[in-house]
Amino acid sequence: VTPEDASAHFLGLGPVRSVAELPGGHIHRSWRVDAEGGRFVVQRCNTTVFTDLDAVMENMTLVCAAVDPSLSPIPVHEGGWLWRDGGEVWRALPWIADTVSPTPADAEELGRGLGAFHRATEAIDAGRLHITIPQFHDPPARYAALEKLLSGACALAAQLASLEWCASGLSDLPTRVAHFDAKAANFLLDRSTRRVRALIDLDTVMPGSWLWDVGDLARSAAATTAEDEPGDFDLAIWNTLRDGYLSVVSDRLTPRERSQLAMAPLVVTWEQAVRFLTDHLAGDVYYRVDYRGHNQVRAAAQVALLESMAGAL
Ligand code: GN1
Ligand code: MG
Repeated sequence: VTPEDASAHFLGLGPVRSVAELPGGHIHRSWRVDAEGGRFVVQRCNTTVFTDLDAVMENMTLVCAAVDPSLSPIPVHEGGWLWRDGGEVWRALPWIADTVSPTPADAEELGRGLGAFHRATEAIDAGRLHITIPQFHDPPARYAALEKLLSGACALAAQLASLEWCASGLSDLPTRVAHFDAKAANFLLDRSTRRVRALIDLDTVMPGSWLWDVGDLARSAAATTAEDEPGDFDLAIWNTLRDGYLSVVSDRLTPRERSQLAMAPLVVTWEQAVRFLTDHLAGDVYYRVDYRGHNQVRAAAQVALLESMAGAL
């Protein structure tokens, strides 16, 4: 099935004029589709990672309705949000026009944007969300999965073991509606005002602590390099984004959430390194890679970032 074929099944797209693959995602494949009805994002969903995509779409539509209905998925002609053909599952999303990706100068606005997302989701009872990937943010469980694959010495695993104290962070926190993939690349800013226009990629919205999102934003926005290049943690950017976040949600946080806030970047980065290394050892079965060894390179970059963080925080 091509993106052109899939597009015909969604309401309002009409005949397709052009298609271009969008880079970036580690999970689904995405295309920008220019059709008679406008511009859209059409995705072929990863059915290995998400085994219940109907539940994913229910979560997504619930959150969109509360946060920003203009981000809601496009229905299929026959009803529902997914078009299935053979083993493939496709969906279409609105294109968010006139937006750009954030730069380090946008850290405070990213913090505010995450805070606004969290506030907006308070209208939803977290118990209504499906747990689409069990134990998604669960550092001890992620580490147990890594240990199962370890045979013999592994320098990266040893480094992670020496930082295992990170695994116990972010426990005993209130269960709320969390995004669970709030990296900087998932924020779109208005091109002219540079205000957050959208926090996209709602696949993983699940019941959990807000601090996973704060940590993921710090892991990505306060890193001096890309996710797969070793770099440092920029403490000034972290302070700025944390203050932006607190300026919006400070009155909503419990004392325990406040006291755990500075642990969040460490826990999420440790877990992310564990996940990349696990996938490398498993043979690249989860994340899309550009070459064999990419997941190991990603894991090493996350460990470098983590060591910089551990020195700074
Ligand atoms: C994956 O879909 P994408 O590429 O934004 C992953 C996240 C990781 C992230 C690392 C469902 O997100 O958990 O933090 O890569 N999503 C899933 O960049 O596992
Ligand atoms: Mg994602």
